[in-house]
Amino acid sequence: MTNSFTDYKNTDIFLIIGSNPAEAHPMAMRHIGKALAKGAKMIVVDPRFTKTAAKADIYVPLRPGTDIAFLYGLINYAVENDLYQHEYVHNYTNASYLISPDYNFADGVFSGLEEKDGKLSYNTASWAYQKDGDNIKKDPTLQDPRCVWQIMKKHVSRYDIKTVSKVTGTPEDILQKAYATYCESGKPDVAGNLIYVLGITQHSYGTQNTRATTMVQLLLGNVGLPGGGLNPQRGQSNVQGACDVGMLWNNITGYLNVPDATKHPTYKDYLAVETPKTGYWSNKPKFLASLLKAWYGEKAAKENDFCYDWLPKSDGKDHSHMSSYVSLAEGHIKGVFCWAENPSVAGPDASHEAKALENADWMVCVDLFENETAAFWKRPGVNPADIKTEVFVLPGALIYESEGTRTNSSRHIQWRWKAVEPPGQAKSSLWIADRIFKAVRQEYRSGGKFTDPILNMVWNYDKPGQDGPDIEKIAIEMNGYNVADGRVLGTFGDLKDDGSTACGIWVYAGYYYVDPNEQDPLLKIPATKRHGTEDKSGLGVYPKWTFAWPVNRRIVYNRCSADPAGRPWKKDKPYMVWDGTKWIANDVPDFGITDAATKAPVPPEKTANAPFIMLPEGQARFFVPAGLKEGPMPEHYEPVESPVKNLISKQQNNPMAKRWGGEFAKLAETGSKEFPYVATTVHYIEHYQTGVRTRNSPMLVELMPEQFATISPTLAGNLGIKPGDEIIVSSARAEIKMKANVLPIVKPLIVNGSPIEIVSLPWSWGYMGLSKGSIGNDLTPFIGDANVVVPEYKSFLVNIRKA
Ligand SMILES: Nc1nc2c(c(=O)[nH]1)N[C@H]1C(S)=C(S)[C@@H](COP(=O)(O)OP(=O)(O)OC[C@H]3O[C@@H](n4cnc5c(=O)[nH]c(N)nc54)[C@H](O)[C@@H]3O)O[C@H]1N2
Ligand SMILES: Nc1nc2c(c(=O)[nH]1)N[C@H]1C(S)=C(S)[C@@H](COP(=O)(O)OP(=O)(O)OC[C@H]3O[C@@H](n4cnc5c(=O)[nH]c(N)nc54)[C@H](O)[C@@H]3O)O[C@H]1N2
Ligand SMILES: [Mo]
Repeated sequence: MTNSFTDYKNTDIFLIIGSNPAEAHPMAMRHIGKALAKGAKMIVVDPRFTKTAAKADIYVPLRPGTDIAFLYGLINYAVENDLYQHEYVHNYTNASYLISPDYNFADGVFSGLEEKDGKLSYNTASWAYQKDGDNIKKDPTLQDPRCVWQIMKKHVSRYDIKTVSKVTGTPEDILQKAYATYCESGKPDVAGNLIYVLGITQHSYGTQNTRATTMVQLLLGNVGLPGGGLNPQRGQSNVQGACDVGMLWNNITGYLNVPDATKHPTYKDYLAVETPKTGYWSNKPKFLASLLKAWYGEKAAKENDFCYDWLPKSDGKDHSHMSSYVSLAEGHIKGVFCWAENPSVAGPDASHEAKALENADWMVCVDLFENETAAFWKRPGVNPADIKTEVFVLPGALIYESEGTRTNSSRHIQWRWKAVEPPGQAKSSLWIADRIFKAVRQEYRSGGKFTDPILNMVWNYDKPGQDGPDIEKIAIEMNGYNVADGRVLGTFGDLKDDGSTACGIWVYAGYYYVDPNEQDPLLKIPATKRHGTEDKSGLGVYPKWTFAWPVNRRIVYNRCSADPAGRPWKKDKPYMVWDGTKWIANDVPDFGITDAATKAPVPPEKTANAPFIMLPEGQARFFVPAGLKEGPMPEHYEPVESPVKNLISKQQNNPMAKRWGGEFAKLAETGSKEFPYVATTVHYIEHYQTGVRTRNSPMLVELMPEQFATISPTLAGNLGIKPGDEIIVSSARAEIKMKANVLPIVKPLIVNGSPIEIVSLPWSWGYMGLSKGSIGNDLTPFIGDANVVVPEYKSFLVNIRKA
């Protein structure tokens, strides 16, 4: 999230799209409620009339998978009616940049699509900025047909309200009202807050959906302001932290790309390929050197490239969840560690994923319960004697039974103390990881292949008299320290590329720091443990409450809260103000306000042309010149399983969507008569995810005891189904039984003249626990987004019949 939950109270208009905070983020809903109580407006865009929608001023129903059409309709409306934030677009975005004359877009396909050995990919050369030496060519008048503004204007002009309505199934008058209302946030002093979650991301073009939300917020000048921003509310309590510490398959810690054997065989190659000349990422060598120093300690020196050669290198292929399961199914993986995960319920086309596990020789599950994944060898329909996989279940401690930080969506790294001891033999993940590492190292002491990285890895977390590692030592390593004297670092500004500093996660630098000169008793403890409730500005900043990465900054890109001359766009909520001689900052600025050497104030003109500090060009992108797999701008495609032909172009699907063969290739065809309804899968407040924790809780099971599909009264009528009847829901992958929940929260939408029924399914059931049910994900398609390979859980085809 660019902003924080405590900032939501500053919002004037919410656009909540593909997110149902009333159920999935109830505490966030409370903060939304604070703004609504003060008169803020709320628009909810969702195929279902959700509990969040029940509180909205405008509810916009739409067909699952058509968000780009909706959002482009909004952009087109803002441009056509001149409702966008001119000064913001001119100064803070790449609207004026000129694009290569070779760039072209025709009938759903961008220039550069190439086929090699039956595989499609985009050559992005024609998407590049035009350059004059190192300088990007621009047209400040925004008139040049080759400038980003004109290219975008033309691109979105195809998405007029009539066309959008035909695609999304949203009535035209509702689109008109929603667009007019949200475009009010295009006024400089009105803050629009765009909140999204899985309704946007879980599609074969999920990345492009998120890109479209960004374009809307830039156009209306909503990024960097209090009450504004792009706020994808994260999922599990520490999923933000998991990403920060490198749990994504394509990142190491702090969002550094995984070293790649071909692209970066050496340290010098890594730095040459990965370090831009300008923007904050130009500091990358300091982050990587400090990281290697933290991991390899005394062995890491400038002369040996800080032991970069010891890092494992990727083969450059996709190793996402889905690809890993394909490898497993093909017999390339011998052993599986399943740590606090239940993929046999959570993964797409789950019955085939469970079958793939049979190919592993062994599997270790670390969990609170024996979940469906740990129990895959005795799942319904298989004979345990036929399955050779040896399964070990290690009992894990719950979050309240162990100490450590959890990072929330607001990037707050919050310390949690242990409340109770774990029961029986259960141990914290840290304790288990420590034992496993030490046991592996012990094995390597007697030899093996390439023992250096294992034998020399820094692993000095023992504490005399304590069973298990000292978490404080780990916290300090993550935070970063001065190598010579162990001094804990206050900011990543102190990191060096010469081996004099060590730091596990550069974005976390400062979270465990205490200023020795600090007088305020509230601040005499590490930042992450602070609970100060002071909010001097009244804007919900709370600088003494825990630590928000980066550098305790609560709103990122906050230079954009003021105009180029440093006058706040929102006069009633000034965030960063140039008072004529100096800056008054209500948050940690992410731009220079005083000169480091002279301490003189830096006038606003100096920082007005590069407020987006993480981009080499310093200005935000409507058009992305390289790096995305399927185009420099989004384009509407149909979900891979769709009831209709693409009305916008001849290109039916995202040409770059990830598909696989074999067992995982089962799909319904476009307009299938066999599977005529559009299904989506959703989260409910009563159950959590795969339901392992909640289906083992008697009270929650009492609240929501059984699995059900929600269908409209019209569909129920047509099929002769009454509320509570048992029904069979089928897809090209499987068929499963559940109860019918007949409610007008879903209604048929008129798509290009014909009604399309929508079915909403929970996916939190399985065959273990107190409440048992079938696995919703047996139905979902094995299709992934082109860039991040998130499965297409939110739109696929099903049929329904009475059981
Ligand atoms: N109680 C509880 N809380 C949870 C969870 C839980 O399981 N239970 N899960 C946690 C996790 S890990 C996550 S990631 C979050 C998920 O939080 P959310 O993403 O808010 O939850 P979902 O219900 O998956 O999806 C949000 C909404 O998207 C709508 N939707 C479906 N398809 C589309 C589409 O194509 N376009 C649009 N615009 N909307 C669509 C759905 O109808 C739904 O109302 O919740 C977290 N919080
Ligand atoms: N169809 C469909 N599928 C989806 C989604 C969807 O919207 N639709 N949503 C997706 C999303 S956003 C997510 S995040 C995934 C979630 O998928 P999972 O992460 O696999 O689901 P969870 O139920 O959260 O499983 C976590 C497991 O960890 C265990 N656990 C919990 N706390 C601890 C702990 O402290 N220590 C240990 N050792 N174990 C612990 C639980 O008992 C449980 O077995 O599902 C995805 N799958
Ligand atoms: Mo999630």
